[in-house]
Amino acid sequence: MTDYYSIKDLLTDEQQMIQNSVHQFVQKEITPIIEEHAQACTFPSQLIPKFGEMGVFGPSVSTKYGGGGLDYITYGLIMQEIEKGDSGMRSVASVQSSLVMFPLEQFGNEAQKEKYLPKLATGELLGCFGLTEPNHGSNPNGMETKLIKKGDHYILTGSKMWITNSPIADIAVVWAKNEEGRIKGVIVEKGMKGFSAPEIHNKWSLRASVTGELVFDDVVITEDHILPLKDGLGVPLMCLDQARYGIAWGAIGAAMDCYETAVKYASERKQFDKTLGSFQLTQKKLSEMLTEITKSQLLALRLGQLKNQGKATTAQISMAKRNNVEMALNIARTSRQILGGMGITGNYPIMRHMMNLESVVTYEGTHDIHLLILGADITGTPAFI
Ligand code: TGC
Ligand code: FAD
Repeated sequence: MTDYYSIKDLLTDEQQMIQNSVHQFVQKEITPIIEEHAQACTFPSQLIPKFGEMGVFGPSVSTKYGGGGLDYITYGLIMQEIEKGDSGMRSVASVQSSLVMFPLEQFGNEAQKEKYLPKLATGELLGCFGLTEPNHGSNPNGMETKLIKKGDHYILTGSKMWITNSPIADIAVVWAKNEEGRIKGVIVEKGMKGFSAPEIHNKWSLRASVTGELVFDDVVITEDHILPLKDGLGVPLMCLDQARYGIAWGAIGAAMDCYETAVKYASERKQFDKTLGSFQLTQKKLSEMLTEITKSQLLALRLGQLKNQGKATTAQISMAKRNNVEMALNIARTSRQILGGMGITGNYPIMRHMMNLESVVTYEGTHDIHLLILGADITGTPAFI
Protein backbone atom coordinates (compact mmCIF):
# COMPACT_ATOMS: atom_id res chain seq x y z
CA MET A 1 0.00 0.00 0.00
CA THR A 2 1.44 3.37 -1.03
CA ASP A 3 2.28 5.15 2.25
CA TYR A 4 5.54 7.06 1.73
CA TYR A 5 5.16 9.33 4.78
CA SER A 6 3.95 6.56 7.15
CA ILE A 7 0.43 7.94 7.46
CA LYS A 8 -0.43 4.55 8.99
CA ASP A 9 1.46 5.60 12.12
CA LEU A 10 -0.98 8.48 12.57
CA LEU A 11 -3.99 6.15 12.53
CA THR A 12 -5.50 4.38 15.51
CA ASP A 13 -5.42 0.59 15.74
CA GLU A 14 -9.14 0.53 14.95
CA GLN A 15 -8.70 2.76 11.86
CA GLN A 16 -5.88 0.53 10.60
CA MET A 17 -7.87 -2.61 11.25
CA ILE A 18 -10.93 -1.30 9.36
CA GLN A 19 -8.76 -0.04 6.49
CA ASN A 20 -7.10 -3.46 6.19
CA SER A 21 -10.35 -5.37 6.27
CA VAL A 22 -11.96 -3.14 3.59
CA HIS A 23 -8.75 -3.48 1.54
CA GLN A 24 -9.04 -7.27 1.69
CA PHE A 25 -12.75 -7.12 0.93
CA VAL A 26 -12.07 -5.04 -2.19
CA GLN A 27 -9.33 -7.41 -3.35
CA LYS A 28 -11.59 -10.42 -2.88
CA GLU A 29 -14.98 -9.09 -3.98
CA ILE A 30 -14.43 -6.12 -6.34
CA THR A 31 -11.06 -6.36 -8.11
CA PRO A 32 -11.62 -9.80 -9.69
CA ILE A 33 -15.00 -8.91 -11.23
CA ILE A 34 -15.04 -5.18 -11.84
CA GLU A 35 -13.37 -5.02 -15.24
CA GLU A 36 -15.87 -7.49 -16.70
CA HIS A 37 -18.80 -5.48 -15.31
CA ALA A 38 -17.33 -2.21 -16.59
CA GLN A 39 -16.78 -3.68 -20.06
CA ALA A 40 -20.32 -5.11 -20.11
CA CYS A 41 -21.83 -2.00 -18.51
CA THR A 42 -23.51 -4.07 -15.80
CA PHE A 43 -23.86 -3.42 -12.09
CA PRO A 44 -22.58 -6.12 -9.69
CA SER A 45 -25.74 -6.12 -7.56
CA GLN A 46 -24.48 -9.07 -5.51
CA LEU A 47 -22.16 -6.58 -3.78
CA ILE A 48 -25.01 -4.67 -2.11
CA PRO A 49 -25.64 -7.07 0.82
CA LYS A 50 -21.87 -7.62 1.10
CA PHE A 51 -21.33 -3.85 1.42
CA GLY A 52 -23.94 -3.96 4.18
CA GLU A 53 -22.13 -6.78 5.98
CA MET A 54 -18.81 -4.93 5.67
CA GLY A 55 -20.34 -1.84 7.27
CA VAL A 56 -19.56 0.50 4.39
CA PHE A 57 -23.13 1.84 4.30
CA GLY A 58 -23.38 4.62 6.88
CA PRO A 59 -20.07 4.15 8.71
CA SER A 60 -20.54 7.55 10.39
CA VAL A 61 -24.26 7.13 11.08
CA SER A 62 -25.20 6.42 14.69
CA THR A 63 -25.18 2.76 15.79
CA LYS A 64 -28.69 3.39 17.14
CA TYR A 65 -29.89 3.29 13.52
CA GLY A 66 -27.60 0.50 12.30
CA GLY A 67 -24.66 2.72 11.28
CA GLY A 68 -21.04 2.24 12.30
CA GLY A 69 -20.75 5.20 14.68
CA LEU A 70 -17.23 5.69 13.32
CA ASP A 71 -15.15 8.85 12.95
CA TYR A 72 -14.60 10.67 9.66
CA ILE A 73 -11.02 9.53 9.10
CA THR A 74 -12.25 5.94 9.17
CA TYR A 75 -15.02 6.91 6.76
CA GLY A 76 -12.41 8.45 4.45
CA LEU A 77 -10.18 5.38 4.62
CA ILE A 78 -13.14 3.17 3.70
CA MET A 79 -13.90 5.35 0.65
CA GLN A 80 -10.22 5.28 -0.35
CA GLU A 81 -10.07 1.49 -0.19
CA ILE A 82 -13.29 1.01 -2.17
CA GLU A 83 -12.18 3.47 -4.87
CA LYS A 84 -8.96 1.49 -5.29
CA GLY A 85 -11.35 -1.08 -6.67
CA ASP A 86 -13.54 1.28 -8.69
CA SER A 87 -14.94 4.82 -8.42
CA GLY A 88 -18.39 3.51 -9.35
CA MET A 89 -18.40 1.16 -6.37
CA ARG A 90 -17.32 4.03 -4.12
CA SER A 91 -20.20 6.03 -5.62
CA VAL A 92 -22.66 3.38 -4.49
CA ALA A 93 -21.24 3.47 -0.96
CA SER A 94 -20.92 7.23 -0.71
CA VAL A 95 -24.35 8.03 -2.13
CA GLN A 96 -25.95 5.58 0.31
CA SER A 97 -23.92 6.90 3.26
CA SER A 98 -23.54 10.64 2.67
CA LEU A 99 -26.46 11.53 0.45
CA VAL A 100 -29.21 9.22 1.69
CA MET A 101 -28.49 8.09 5.25
CA PHE A 102 -26.94 11.42 6.30
CA PRO A 103 -29.98 13.59 5.37
CA LEU A 104 -32.36 11.05 6.88
CA GLU A 105 -30.40 11.02 10.13
CA GLN A 106 -29.89 14.80 10.28
CA PHE A 107 -33.17 16.14 8.93
CA GLY A 108 -35.63 13.25 9.31
CA ASN A 109 -37.99 12.59 12.21
CA GLU A 110 -37.71 9.57 14.49
CA ALA A 111 -40.23 7.51 12.52
CA GLN A 112 -38.39 8.14 9.24
CA LYS A 113 -35.03 7.25 10.80
CA GLU A 114 -36.38 4.02 12.27
CA LYS A 115 -38.17 3.08 9.07
CA TYR A 116 -35.30 3.56 6.63
CA LEU A 117 -31.87 3.77 8.28
CA PRO A 118 -31.39 0.21 9.59
CA LYS A 119 -32.42 -1.25 6.21
CA LEU A 120 -30.17 1.16 4.33
CA ALA A 121 -27.28 0.11 6.60
CA THR A 122 -27.67 -3.57 5.73
CA GLY A 123 -28.30 -2.93 2.04
CA GLU A 124 -31.83 -4.29 2.28
CA LEU A 125 -32.80 -0.89 0.86
CA LEU A 126 -30.74 1.07 -1.67
CA GLY A 127 -31.10 4.83 -1.96
CA CYS A 128 -30.32 7.65 -4.36
CA PHE A 129 -30.12 11.45 -4.16
CA GLY A 130 -31.91 13.69 -6.64
CA LEU A 131 -30.66 17.25 -6.85
CA THR A 132 -29.43 17.78 -10.44
CA GLU A 133 -32.01 18.50 -13.15
CA PRO A 134 -31.72 18.53 -16.94
CA ASN A 135 -31.57 22.36 -16.93
CA HIS A 136 -29.90 22.90 -13.56
CA GLY A 137 -26.63 21.16 -12.73
CA SER A 138 -24.07 23.55 -11.25
CA ASN A 139 -26.90 25.87 -10.20
CA PRO A 140 -29.32 23.67 -8.25
CA ASN A 141 -31.05 26.75 -6.83
CA GLY A 142 -32.71 27.14 -10.24
CA MET A 143 -34.50 23.80 -9.85
CA GLU A 144 -37.94 23.43 -11.42
CA THR A 145 -39.15 20.35 -9.53
CA LYS A 146 -42.15 21.42 -7.44
CA LEU A 147 -43.77 20.19 -4.25
CA ILE A 148 -47.20 21.80 -4.02
CA LYS A 149 -49.64 21.36 -1.13
CA LYS A 150 -53.04 19.99 -2.09
CA GLY A 151 -55.41 19.33 0.81
CA ASP A 152 -53.81 16.92 3.28
CA HIS A 153 -50.98 15.90 0.92
CA TYR A 154 -48.52 17.29 -1.64
CA ILE A 155 -48.03 16.83 -5.38
CA LEU A 156 -44.48 16.34 -6.69
CA THR A 157 -43.80 17.22 -10.35
CA GLY A 158 -40.59 17.57 -12.34
CA SER A 159 -37.52 15.52 -13.12
CA LYS A 160 -33.94 14.87 -12.05
CA MET A 161 -31.01 13.87 -14.24
CA TRP A 162 -27.71 12.01 -13.79
CA ILE A 163 -28.76 10.25 -10.61
CA THR A 164 -26.40 7.54 -9.33
CA ASN A 165 -28.30 4.31 -8.49
CA SER A 166 -31.71 5.73 -9.50
CA PRO A 167 -32.97 2.83 -11.67
CA ILE A 168 -32.17 0.29 -8.94
CA ALA A 169 -32.93 2.39 -5.86
CA ASP A 170 -35.75 1.57 -3.45
CA ILE A 171 -35.95 5.14 -2.18
CA ALA A 172 -34.89 8.53 -3.50
CA VAL A 173 -34.12 11.58 -1.37
CA VAL A 174 -35.32 14.32 -3.71
CA TRP A 175 -35.08 18.11 -3.47
CA ALA A 176 -38.03 20.20 -4.64
CA LYS A 177 -39.36 23.75 -4.22
CA ASN A 178 -42.60 24.51 -2.40
CA GLU A 179 -45.01 27.40 -3.13
CA GLU A 180 -42.70 29.83 -1.33
CA GLY A 181 -39.68 28.69 -3.34
CA ARG A 182 -38.11 26.97 -0.29
CA ILE A 183 -36.28 23.74 -1.06
CA LYS A 184 -37.64 20.72 0.80
CA GLY A 185 -36.29 17.17 1.09
CA VAL A 186 -38.78 14.49 0.00
CA ILE A 187 -38.54 10.70 0.37
CA VAL A 188 -39.91 9.06 -2.78
CA GLU A 189 -40.40 5.31 -2.76
CA LYS A 190 -40.14 2.96 -5.73
CA GLY A 191 -43.62 1.98 -6.91
CA MET A 192 -45.31 5.30 -6.05
CA LYS A 193 -47.84 6.15 -8.77
CA GLY A 194 -46.40 8.59 -11.33
CA PHE A 195 -42.76 7.92 -10.33
CA SER A 196 -40.27 6.33 -12.74
CA ALA A 197 -36.46 6.10 -12.92
CA PRO A 198 -35.24 5.35 -16.45
CA GLU A 199 -31.59 4.40 -16.94
CA ILE A 200 -29.14 6.64 -18.81
CA HIS A 201 -27.22 4.54 -21.35
CA ASN A 202 -24.08 5.01 -23.46
CA LYS A 203 -21.76 6.12 -20.65
CA TRP A 204 -18.00 5.73 -21.17
CA SER A 205 -17.44 6.43 -17.48
CA LEU A 206 -18.60 4.68 -14.29
CA ARG A 207 -19.84 1.87 -16.50
CA ALA A 208 -20.26 -0.58 -13.61
CA SER A 209 -22.45 1.90 -11.72
CA VAL A 210 -26.04 2.59 -12.73
CA THR A 211 -27.03 6.18 -13.52
CA GLY A 212 -30.51 7.36 -14.37
CA GLU A 213 -33.24 9.95 -14.25
CA LEU A 214 -36.02 10.49 -11.74
CA VAL A 215 -39.36 11.48 -13.24
CA PHE A 216 -42.24 12.74 -11.09
CA ASP A 217 -45.55 12.93 -12.86
CA ASP A 218 -47.91 14.29 -10.20
CA VAL A 219 -46.67 11.93 -7.50
CA VAL A 220 -48.79 12.08 -4.33
CA ILE A 221 -46.55 12.73 -1.32
CA THR A 222 -47.84 12.44 2.23
CA GLU A 223 -46.47 14.54 5.10
CA ASP A 224 -44.58 11.55 6.55
CA HIS A 225 -42.39 11.51 3.40
CA ILE A 226 -41.10 15.05 3.86
CA LEU A 227 -37.91 15.72 5.85
CA PRO A 228 -39.27 18.03 8.53
CA LEU A 229 -36.30 19.42 10.41
CA LYS A 230 -34.79 21.93 7.95
CA ASP A 231 -35.37 23.45 4.52
CA GLY A 232 -33.53 25.66 2.00
CA LEU A 233 -30.65 25.03 -0.45
CA GLY A 234 -28.25 24.80 2.49
CA VAL A 235 -29.72 21.38 3.39
CA PRO A 236 -28.68 19.51 0.21
CA LEU A 237 -25.42 21.51 0.24
CA MET A 238 -24.68 20.14 3.72
CA CYS A 239 -25.17 16.63 2.31
CA LEU A 240 -22.76 17.50 -0.51
CA ASP A 241 -20.13 18.53 2.05
CA GLN A 242 -20.28 14.97 3.40
CA ALA A 243 -20.04 13.31 0.01
CA ARG A 244 -17.33 15.65 -1.33
CA TYR A 245 -15.29 14.89 1.78
CA GLY A 246 -15.52 11.15 0.98
CA ILE A 247 -14.51 11.77 -2.64
CA ALA A 248 -11.42 13.70 -1.50
CA TRP A 249 -10.29 10.43 0.10
CA GLY A 250 -11.72 8.11 -2.51
CA ALA A 251 -9.85 9.66 -5.45
CA ILE A 252 -6.56 8.90 -3.69
CA GLY A 253 -7.48 5.22 -3.85
CA ALA A 254 -7.90 5.34 -7.64
CA ALA A 255 -4.57 7.19 -7.91
CA MET A 256 -2.79 4.63 -5.71
CA ASP A 257 -4.09 1.74 -7.80
CA CYS A 258 -2.86 3.40 -11.02
CA TYR A 259 0.51 4.31 -9.51
CA GLU A 260 1.09 0.84 -8.04
CA THR A 261 0.20 -0.74 -11.39
CA ALA A 262 2.68 1.57 -13.16
CA VAL A 263 5.50 0.84 -10.66
CA LYS A 264 5.05 -2.90 -11.12
CA TYR A 265 4.87 -2.66 -14.90
CA ALA A 266 7.94 -0.40 -15.03
CA SER A 267 9.91 -2.95 -13.00
CA GLU A 268 9.00 -5.81 -15.37
CA ARG A 269 8.75 -4.39 -18.88
CA LYS A 270 12.05 -4.11 -20.80
CA GLN A 271 12.92 -1.90 -23.74
CA PHE A 272 16.44 -1.37 -25.09
CA ASP A 273 17.44 -4.28 -22.77
CA LYS A 274 16.58 -2.27 -19.67
CA THR A 275 13.49 -2.08 -17.48
CA LEU A 276 11.31 0.99 -18.05
CA GLY A 277 11.92 1.89 -14.41
CA SER A 278 15.63 2.31 -15.05
CA PHE A 279 15.07 5.23 -17.45
CA GLN A 280 15.27 8.68 -15.93
CA LEU A 281 12.08 9.80 -17.65
CA THR A 282 10.11 6.96 -16.05
CA GLN A 283 11.66 7.72 -12.67
CA LYS A 284 10.61 11.37 -13.04
CA LYS A 285 7.02 10.27 -13.71
CA LEU A 286 6.99 7.84 -10.75
CA SER A 287 8.63 10.31 -8.37
CA GLU A 288 6.20 13.06 -9.22
CA MET A 289 3.24 10.72 -8.92
CA LEU A 290 4.32 9.52 -5.48
CA THR A 291 4.86 13.11 -4.34
CA GLU A 292 1.37 14.13 -5.46
CA ILE A 293 -0.25 11.08 -3.82
CA THR A 294 1.58 11.79 -0.57
CA LYS A 295 0.51 15.47 -0.57
CA SER A 296 -3.10 14.42 -1.20
CA GLN A 297 -2.98 11.85 1.61
CA LEU A 298 -1.77 14.51 4.03
CA LEU A 299 -4.44 16.95 2.85
CA ALA A 300 -7.16 14.34 3.34
CA LEU A 301 -5.86 13.31 6.75
CA ARG A 302 -5.76 16.89 8.05
CA LEU A 303 -9.22 17.53 6.60
CA GLY A 304 -10.39 14.40 8.42
CA GLN A 305 -8.99 15.72 11.71
CA LEU A 306 -10.82 19.02 11.17
CA LYS A 307 -14.01 17.15 10.27
CA ASN A 308 -13.77 15.04 13.40
CA GLN A 309 -13.55 18.28 15.39
CA GLY A 310 -16.56 19.72 13.52
CA LYS A 311 -14.33 22.42 12.03
CA ALA A 312 -13.98 21.47 8.35
CA THR A 313 -15.43 24.25 6.19
CA THR A 314 -17.17 23.88 2.83
CA ALA A 315 -14.26 25.68 1.13
CA GLN A 316 -11.68 23.39 2.76
CA ILE A 317 -13.66 20.39 1.53
CA SER A 318 -13.83 21.94 -1.97
CA MET A 319 -10.05 22.41 -1.99
CA ALA A 320 -9.45 18.76 -1.13
CA LYS A 321 -12.08 17.34 -3.52
CA ARG A 322 -10.81 19.50 -6.37
CA ASN A 323 -7.11 18.89 -5.74
CA ASN A 324 -7.33 15.17 -5.10
CA VAL A 325 -9.56 14.34 -8.06
CA GLU A 326 -7.36 16.34 -10.44
CA MET A 327 -4.30 14.65 -8.93
CA ALA A 328 -5.89 11.23 -9.51
CA LEU A 329 -6.84 12.06 -13.08
CA ASN A 330 -3.29 13.25 -13.86
CA ILE A 331 -1.83 10.13 -12.27
CA ALA A 332 -4.17 7.89 -14.26
CA ARG A 333 -3.04 9.60 -17.47
CA THR A 334 0.68 9.38 -16.63
CA SER A 335 0.37 5.76 -15.47
CA ARG A 336 -1.42 4.92 -18.71
CA GLN A 337 1.55 6.30 -20.64
CA ILE A 338 4.01 4.22 -18.64
CA LEU A 339 2.15 1.12 -19.74
CA GLY A 340 2.33 2.20 -23.38
CA GLY A 341 -0.20 0.40 -25.56
CA MET A 342 -1.03 -2.09 -22.79
CA GLY A 343 -2.35 0.85 -20.79
CA ILE A 344 -5.43 1.18 -22.94
CA THR A 345 -6.56 -2.41 -22.38
CA GLY A 346 -8.79 -3.86 -19.71
CA ASN A 347 -5.92 -6.14 -18.66
CA TYR A 348 -4.96 -3.31 -16.31
CA PRO A 349 -7.24 -1.07 -14.23
CA ILE A 350 -5.80 2.27 -15.35
CA MET A 351 -7.99 3.15 -18.32
CA ARG A 352 -11.13 2.28 -16.33
CA HIS A 353 -9.99 4.50 -13.44
CA MET A 354 -9.21 7.29 -15.90
CA MET A 355 -12.63 7.13 -17.53
CA ASN A 356 -14.33 6.94 -14.12
CA LEU A 357 -12.44 9.97 -12.87
CA GLU A 358 -13.84 12.03 -15.75
CA SER A 359 -17.19 11.77 -13.93
CA VAL A 360 -15.70 12.24 -10.49
CA VAL A 361 -14.15 15.55 -11.58
CA THR A 362 -17.64 16.69 -12.69
CA TYR A 363 -20.05 15.32 -10.11
CA GLU A 364 -20.43 16.62 -6.57
CA GLY A 365 -19.56 20.06 -7.96
CA THR A 366 -17.38 20.48 -11.03
CA HIS A 367 -13.70 21.36 -10.92
CA ASP A 368 -14.65 24.97 -11.84
CA ILE A 369 -17.36 25.24 -9.18
CA HIS A 370 -14.94 24.15 -6.44
CA LEU A 371 -12.44 26.73 -7.65
CA LEU A 372 -15.17 29.38 -7.45
CA ILE A 373 -16.17 28.23 -3.94
CA LEU A 374 -12.53 28.72 -2.92
CA GLY A 375 -12.34 32.05 -4.75
CA ALA A 376 -15.43 33.28 -2.94
CA ASP A 377 -13.97 32.19 0.40
CA ILE A 378 -10.67 33.97 -0.27
CA THR A 379 -12.09 37.22 -1.62
CA GLY A 380 -15.57 37.36 -0.10
CA THR A 381 -16.96 37.89 -3.61
CA PRO A 382 -18.90 35.00 -5.19
CA ALA A 383 -18.15 34.85 -8.92
CA PHE A 384 -20.74 32.23 -9.91
CA ILE A 385 -22.81 34.79 -11.82
P1 TGC B 1 -25.47 30.10 -1.83
O1 TGC B 1 -26.14 31.45 -1.89
O2 TGC B 1 -24.00 30.03 -1.71
O3 TGC B 1 -26.12 29.29 -0.63
C1 TGC B 1 -27.52 29.10 -0.53
C2 TGC B 1 -27.85 28.89 0.94
O4 TGC B 1 -27.20 27.69 1.40
C3 TGC B 1 -26.29 28.03 2.47
N1 TGC B 1 -25.11 27.18 2.26
C4 TGC B 1 -24.81 26.17 3.04
N2 TGC B 1 -25.38 25.70 4.16
C5 TGC B 1 -24.82 24.63 4.74
N3 TGC B 1 -23.74 23.99 4.24
C6 TGC B 1 -23.14 24.43 3.11
N4 TGC B 1 -22.08 23.80 2.62
C7 TGC B 1 -23.67 25.56 2.45
N5 TGC B 1 -23.34 26.25 1.34
C8 TGC B 1 -24.24 27.23 1.24
C9 TGC B 1 -26.00 29.50 2.30
O5 TGC B 1 -25.59 30.07 3.49
C10 TGC B 1 -27.35 30.00 1.83
O6 TGC B 1 -28.20 30.06 2.96
P2 TGC B 1 -29.40 31.15 3.04
O7 TGC B 1 -29.98 30.92 4.39
O8 TGC B 1 -28.73 32.48 2.87
O9 TGC B 1 -30.33 30.82 1.93
O10 TGC B 1 -25.98 29.25 -3.07
P3 TGC B 1 -25.79 29.46 -4.62
O11 TGC B 1 -27.11 29.23 -5.27
O12 TGC B 1 -25.05 30.73 -4.92
O13 TGC B 1 -24.88 28.19 -5.03
C11 TGC B 1 -23.59 28.07 -4.65
C12 TGC B 1 -22.92 26.86 -5.35
C13 TGC B 1 -22.72 27.13 -6.83
C14 TGC B 1 -21.59 26.70 -4.67
C15 TGC B 1 -23.77 25.59 -5.16
O14 TGC B 1 -24.98 25.70 -5.84
C16 TGC B 1 -23.05 24.35 -5.63
O15 TGC B 1 -22.30 23.76 -4.88
N6 TGC B 1 -23.29 23.88 -6.91
C17 TGC B 1 -22.77 22.62 -7.39
C18 TGC B 1 -23.88 21.61 -7.47
C19 TGC B 1 -23.42 20.23 -7.07
O16 TGC B 1 -22.39 20.03 -6.48
N7 TGC B 1 -24.25 19.24 -7.36
C20 TGC B 1 -23.97 17.93 -6.95
C21 TGC B 1 -25.18 17.05 -7.15
S1 TGC B 1 -25.10 15.52 -6.26
C22 TGC B 1 -23.96 14.62 -7.07
O17 TGC B 1 -23.28 15.03 -7.96
C23 TGC B 1 -23.82 13.26 -6.57
S2 TGC B 1 -22.66 12.29 -7.40
C24 TGC B 1 -22.68 11.03 -6.35
C25 TGC B 1 -21.77 9.91 -6.62
O18 TGC B 1 -22.07 9.11 -7.54
O19 TGC B 1 -20.79 9.75 -5.85
P1 FAD C 1 -23.19 22.30 -16.07
O1 FAD C 1 -23.65 22.87 -14.78
O2 FAD C 1 -24.02 22.56 -17.28
O3 FAD C 1 -21.71 22.75 -16.33
C1 FAD C 1 -21.07 22.55 -17.60
C2 FAD C 1 -19.69 23.25 -17.56
O4 FAD C 1 -19.87 24.64 -17.28
C3 FAD C 1 -18.81 22.70 -16.43
O5 FAD C 1 -17.48 22.66 -16.87
C4 FAD C 1 -18.95 23.74 -15.33
O6 FAD C 1 -17.82 23.80 -14.49
C5 FAD C 1 -19.09 25.03 -16.15
N1 FAD C 1 -19.82 26.03 -15.36
C6 FAD C 1 -21.11 25.99 -14.91
N2 FAD C 1 -21.37 27.11 -14.22
C7 FAD C 1 -20.26 27.86 -14.22
C8 FAD C 1 -19.92 29.13 -13.67
N3 FAD C 1 -20.76 29.82 -12.92
N4 FAD C 1 -18.68 29.61 -13.89
C9 FAD C 1 -17.78 28.90 -14.63
N5 FAD C 1 -18.03 27.69 -15.18
C10 FAD C 1 -19.27 27.19 -14.97
N6 FAD C 1 -26.45 14.63 -9.40
C11 FAD C 1 -27.30 14.32 -8.39
O7 FAD C 1 -28.09 15.14 -7.94
N7 FAD C 1 -27.27 13.08 -7.83
C12 FAD C 1 -26.45 12.09 -8.27
O8 FAD C 1 -26.46 10.98 -7.72
C13 FAD C 1 -25.57 12.39 -9.36
N8 FAD C 1 -24.77 11.41 -9.86
C14 FAD C 1 -24.04 11.67 -11.01
C15 FAD C 1 -23.38 10.62 -11.64
C16 FAD C 1 -22.68 10.85 -12.83
C17 FAD C 1 -22.02 9.72 -13.53
C18 FAD C 1 -22.62 12.16 -13.36
C19 FAD C 1 -21.85 12.45 -14.61
C20 FAD C 1 -23.26 13.20 -12.73
C21 FAD C 1 -24.01 12.97 -11.56
N9 FAD C 1 -24.76 13.98 -10.95
C22 FAD C 1 -25.60 13.70 -9.90
C23 FAD C 1 -24.83 15.30 -11.57
C24 FAD C 1 -23.62 16.17 -11.31
O9 FAD C 1 -23.61 16.67 -10.02
C25 FAD C 1 -23.64 17.29 -12.36
O10 FAD C 1 -23.29 16.70 -13.60
C26 FAD C 1 -22.71 18.42 -12.01
O11 FAD C 1 -23.16 19.11 -10.85
C27 FAD C 1 -22.57 19.42 -13.17
O12 FAD C 1 -23.79 19.76 -13.72
P2 FAD C 1 -24.02 19.68 -15.31
O13 FAD C 1 -23.59 18.33 -15.76
O14 FAD C 1 -25.41 20.10 -15.57
O15 FAD C 1 -23.00 20.71 -15.92
